[in-house]
Amino acid sequence: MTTTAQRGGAAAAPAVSPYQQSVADYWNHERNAVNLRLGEVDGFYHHHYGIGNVDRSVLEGPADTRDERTIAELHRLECAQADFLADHLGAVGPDDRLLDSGCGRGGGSLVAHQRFDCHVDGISISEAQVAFATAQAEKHGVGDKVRFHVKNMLDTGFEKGSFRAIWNNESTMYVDLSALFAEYARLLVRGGRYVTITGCYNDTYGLPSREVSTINAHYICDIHPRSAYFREMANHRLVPSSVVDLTAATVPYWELRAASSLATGIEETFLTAYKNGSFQYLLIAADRV
Ligand code: SAH
Ligand code: GPP
Ligand code: MG
Repeated sequence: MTTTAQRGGAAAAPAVSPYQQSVADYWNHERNAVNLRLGEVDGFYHHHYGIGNVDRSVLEGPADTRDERTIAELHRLECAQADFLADHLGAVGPDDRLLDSGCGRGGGSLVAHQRFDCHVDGISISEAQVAFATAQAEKHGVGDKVRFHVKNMLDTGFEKGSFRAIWNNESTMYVDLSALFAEYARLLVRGGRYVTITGCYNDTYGLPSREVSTINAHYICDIHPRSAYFREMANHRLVPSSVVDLTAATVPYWELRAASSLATGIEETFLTAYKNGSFQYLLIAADRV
C-alpha cells in the first residue's frame, strides 16, 4: 500500500488520508460534459450549481441548436451563483489576498480577480484540477495574481493572518468543519470575511434523508447538518453576518438540467431532497473577530 510519505515525496504535496485520496481520484478523473461544455462558453469553469430564474424557451426552437442554448443558460445560472458569492466577500482591494478553498477548475478565483483585481490563491486536493486551473489563469492573462496549489484545506501551510477573505463554494462537505474553521481562524486577518455556499441537511427533518445519502454516495462527500455550520463558526471566532436560503433559487436550475441532454442522473435526487425539506442550499457569510 502507498502511504502519504511515499506519495511522490515532494515537499509541496499535502498530507492526505485514504478518504482524501479517493476524493482527489474522483476529481482527477472527472470529465462531465455538464462541467466542461459549460466552461467552454467563456473560459470560466465552475463546479457548483446555478441560481435564478430560468428562460425555459431554450428548450423550444430548432432541435439542432437546443444543446447550445441550454448549455449557455445553465452556465449563466452558475455564473450568477459565483457572482452572488463574490457580492458577499466585503471590501476587497487590489493588494488584498483571497483564498478560494476547494477551487475546482478555478472559475471562482477568476471571477473574484476580475471583480477586485486582487491576489487569489486557489487550492484543491486534485493535481489535475490545479494544472487545469493554472493553465486557465495563464490563458486569461492573470497568472501573476491568480495562483493555484495542490493543498489540503485543513492544513494549508499558508502564513497566519495572510488572507482578507476565504470562501468555500460547495467544498465544505468533504471535511470536518471544526478542523476547517480552526484553520480559517488562523489564516484570516482580524475583521476578514468568510463565505460559504453549501448544501446542508435540515435539522428540522432529522438525520440525513435517503436523497441526502444518495448525494453523499454520488460525490463521495459527507453533507453536514445546518446546525454544524453555526456551532463550528461560533467555536472558531467566525460571527455570521448574512445567511441566505438559496433553496428556492436553485430549483429552476435543477429542473432545466433534468430536462437537458447534459443530465448526469443525480437531478431528480436533488429536486426530491429540496422539495421534501431534507436538504437546503445556503449562503453563509461571517466575520473573523
Ligand atoms: N469551488 C469550486 C469547486 C467545487 S468542487 C467551484 O465552485 O467551482 C469541490 C472541490 O473541493 C474540488 O476541487 C475538490 O478537489 C476540493 N476538495 C475536496 N476536499 C479537499 C481538501 N481536503 N482540500 C482541498 N480541496 C479539497
Ligand atoms: C458540484 O460539482 C458538486 C460538489 C462540489 C459536491 C456536492 C455539493 C453539494 C452542494 C452537496 P460539479 O459541478 O462537478 O457536479 P456535477 O458534475 O454534478 O455538475
Ligand atoms: Mg457542475
